[in-house]
Amino acid sequence: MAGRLSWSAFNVARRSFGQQLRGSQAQLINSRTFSSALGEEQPNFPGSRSKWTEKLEFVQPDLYDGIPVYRVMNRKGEIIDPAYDPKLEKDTLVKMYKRMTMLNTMDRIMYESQRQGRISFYMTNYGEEGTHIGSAAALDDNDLVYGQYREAGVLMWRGFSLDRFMNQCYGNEGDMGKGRQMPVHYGSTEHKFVTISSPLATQMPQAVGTAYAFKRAQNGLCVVCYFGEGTSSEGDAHAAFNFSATLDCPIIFFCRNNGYAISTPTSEQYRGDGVAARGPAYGMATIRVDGNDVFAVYNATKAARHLAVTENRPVLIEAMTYRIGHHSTSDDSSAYRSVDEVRHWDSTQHPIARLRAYLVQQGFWDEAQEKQWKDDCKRQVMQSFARAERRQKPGWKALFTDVYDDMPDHLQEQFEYMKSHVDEYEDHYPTKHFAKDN
Ligand SMILES: Cc1ncc(C[n+]2csc(CCOP(=O)(O)OP(=O)(O)O)c2C)c(N)n1
Repeated sequence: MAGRLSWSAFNVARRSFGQQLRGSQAQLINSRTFSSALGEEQPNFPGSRSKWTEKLEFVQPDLYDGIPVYRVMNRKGEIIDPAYDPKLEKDTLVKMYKRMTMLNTMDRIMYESQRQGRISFYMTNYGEEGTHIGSAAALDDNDLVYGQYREAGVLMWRGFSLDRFMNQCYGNEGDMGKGRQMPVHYGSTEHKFVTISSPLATQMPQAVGTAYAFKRAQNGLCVVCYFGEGTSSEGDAHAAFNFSATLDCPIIFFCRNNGYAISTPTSEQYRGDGVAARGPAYGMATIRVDGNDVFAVYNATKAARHLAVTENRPVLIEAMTYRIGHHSTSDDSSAYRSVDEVRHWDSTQHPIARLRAYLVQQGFWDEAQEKQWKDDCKRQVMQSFARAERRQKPGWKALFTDVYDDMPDHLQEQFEYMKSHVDEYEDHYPTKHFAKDN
């Protein structure tokens, strides 16, 4: 590929960079030896740049008021400062609205389907639709996404079909993941979305590694890594932030700060000024946005992408939002927060309602369209749902394949053993639901 260094060229480049570095270090040491005055006027420790002080003062965390929340429109969907209106085309705006509402409809139906025992698990995206669609719309469709599990809207924006969502949740033959993972653990090579896995934050240093590879390949793309504020407490988050800054990686860290990590409120998650305040400490450009304002998310992501790609540096976006739904179908959030609190966010700050108000003001949307689209959405989701439910599960051999690229002998042996076992005791297994390809 053009622009990619061969190994030998890379080694030459590395050697000459090493020589330069050693040269500049030597210069620094020499200048220190010769100018002891520098240490008097200004500290010259290699570990930081700052001034002397004779006051014994601790830096207090409440030194400043907190990083402000960037917004473009108010709760009524009115643009506050026209200079920041991204002035998107009508088609793009309607598409944004349609994908947000489609996601919402899919969530409602899949949540119900789990309640009825049709799928084993589900996680809704209620209240966070603006963070997904606003950010996805501002990216290049070839930028690589690493998600946590509550970012289905990003995939939806990129055209991941309803059938694909359903097939994954049903773990049927149509699932690209061959039914091996829990529902909502989506992934798609075609949509540049790395497959989700459950252990929190593990995607973060991996995303940095990819961003580093992108920088080497000079492909003009960036990596986007989504995570929740709870996840930001993991050690892997620290590793990722620091590596991305010290290795100058084109990555956007997108934190969805929705107030809770299951039952843990942010007051028990951290004591600093949210996640954004950590950004500058790692040397990252950082912004905090109103995650329920799809335009603020869009503008911030667009600008972050520009910084990441043109300057090869990490950028941190903290999108403030609220998790309106339960954590998952395994959670009843009324056990730890009030129904009134949830109702407040649902009724006064919802990202979908805000965008809709904006569209109506522009004359891009009306009651009749709303009704028609709601019916359409429901029909499309129900049809896809019925198709997924009818499909068989993958042949059970898929439990043994892809553990390694090639199946080693000891695994082959286990497979043969299971095959003879299932053949003998077929009546005791639900084999009629599984494809026969073993
Ligand atoms: C390493 C690890 N620890 C714990 C869990 C269990 N767990 C799953 S989701 C979750 C909460 C994550 O909260 P947050 O990152 O804020 O995301 P949100 O669910 O609010 O979107 C926890 C603790 C896990 N999956 N992985």
